[in-house]
Amino acid sequence: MDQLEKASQKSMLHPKPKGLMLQYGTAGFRTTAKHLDHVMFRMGLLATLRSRKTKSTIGVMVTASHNPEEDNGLKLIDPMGEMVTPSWEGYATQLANAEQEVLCSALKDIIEKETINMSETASVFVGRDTRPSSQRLSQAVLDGVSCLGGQIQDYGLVTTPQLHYMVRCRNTHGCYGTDTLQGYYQKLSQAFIELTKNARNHTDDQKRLLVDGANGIGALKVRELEACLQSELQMVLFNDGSNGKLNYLCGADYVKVQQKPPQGQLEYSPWCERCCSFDGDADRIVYYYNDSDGSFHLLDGDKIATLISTYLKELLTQAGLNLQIAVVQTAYANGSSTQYLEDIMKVTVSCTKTGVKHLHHAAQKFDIGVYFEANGHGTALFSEKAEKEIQQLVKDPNVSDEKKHAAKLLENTINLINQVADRRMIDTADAERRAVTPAGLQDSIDALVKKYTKARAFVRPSGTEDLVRVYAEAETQESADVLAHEVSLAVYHMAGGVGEKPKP
Ligand code: G16
Repeated sequence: MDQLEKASQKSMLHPKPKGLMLQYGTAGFRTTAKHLDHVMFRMGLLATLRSRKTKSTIGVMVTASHNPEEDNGLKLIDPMGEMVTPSWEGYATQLANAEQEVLCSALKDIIEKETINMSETASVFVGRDTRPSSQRLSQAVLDGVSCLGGQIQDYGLVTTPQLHYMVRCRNTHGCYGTDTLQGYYQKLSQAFIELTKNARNHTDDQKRLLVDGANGIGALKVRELEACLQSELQMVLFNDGSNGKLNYLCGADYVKVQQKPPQGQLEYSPWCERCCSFDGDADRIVYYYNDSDGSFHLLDGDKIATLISTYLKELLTQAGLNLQIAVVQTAYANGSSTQYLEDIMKVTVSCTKTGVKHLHHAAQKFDIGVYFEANGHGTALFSEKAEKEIQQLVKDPNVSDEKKHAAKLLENTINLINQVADRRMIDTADAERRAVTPAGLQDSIDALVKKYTKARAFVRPSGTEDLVRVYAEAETQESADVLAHEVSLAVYHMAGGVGEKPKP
């Protein structure tokens, strides 16, 4: 039987609820887990086609990341470990929404448009997070891949960055690293140990880190990584999933949005103890600490990007390397961080729409592109040119010790960073900083912002949850809170808000 007919027949075992429409959003599909079986099967089919098209291994991660435990979702990973290219996001949406009768022709359509040779071999790597629904849903992905004749490597429980890494390793034939969990831990821990050995002033108390595993996959993997770190980093794990619920009152999103530590023991961490929180698939991290007055201090993505780019810039200067370094942010970046980077650090700053895929793309344009969303999602990218210049300097017998030392630290940093890479009523423009529809909403926001000093606000539809996000900043916390509430009310009234009115 023809492969496509077989796929279409098999898809009856993964029936699509009639009329259900879903969209490939900011970082893939995301909704309540009970609506996703057909999507998973079909994305198994699509990943196999994408693999044939690119003649490379493709990744499929089953996760709903920071969303509640009852949700699930899927992220497609392209050959170099980046998010799938936007034109294929469109195919993903078409395929997910095709009714059973037209599934075969929807597949044919993609094969023709992309001139895919169905006799090519195909290879798909699959991973999943710890949600109760993830195992069943990842089985649906595997069914989809195997019925189109794709080869499968099922990594089971892994973090999203780990699966990105595996895909990149496979497609670079091992140049990036070995495509096993052990390979991942060894590459990262060796670079970390080297970096901390070379860095001056790395004291014993800096080796301690309190980790909130969000009751998810990050907790499991931290335990595995720890063994390779030779006590250079001593992690104390909280929210390890032994009793709490995934992302519930803990995790990076909770900490960032609530601006407070996760509930439980970490609330009362001793002053200045360094703490961090992962999200549900461990591709976001935020740091924080309590000071001696008990006040909470958050080091979110803005702060992380500022620290990393400052560090890299210092090393570039010490090494005498003339490489262009830039920071990519989104509209959520705090205005003062942008100002500091541009005016004080003299670093180029560019702004893109929310979604790692947009930031990643923008960061690739520079010799070194550091990107972080304020929510803690990000990395630093080094161009081939940058990597080469740094490696040459490390090997050059004629450079001073100081330059060589800085180059070595840059090299360790490259190895440590995993460089791989993520309502409809409101439409936005200018990197999502201005609302275009509904008419009049932006004027109202502008008028509200004018009432406060150093204020900014914007709204955008979430691409991962069924809600509109409201961002507000101002000189004082009180003004920011009031502004956020006023903007929420404007959205509620002008964009047809449902349910209870936003409360202050
Ligand atoms: C995903 C994306 C991020 C984005 C976040 C929230 O993160 O990868 O780039 O910031 O969703 O998106 P939205 O505001 O559109 O809901 P994660 O960690 O949930 O996969």
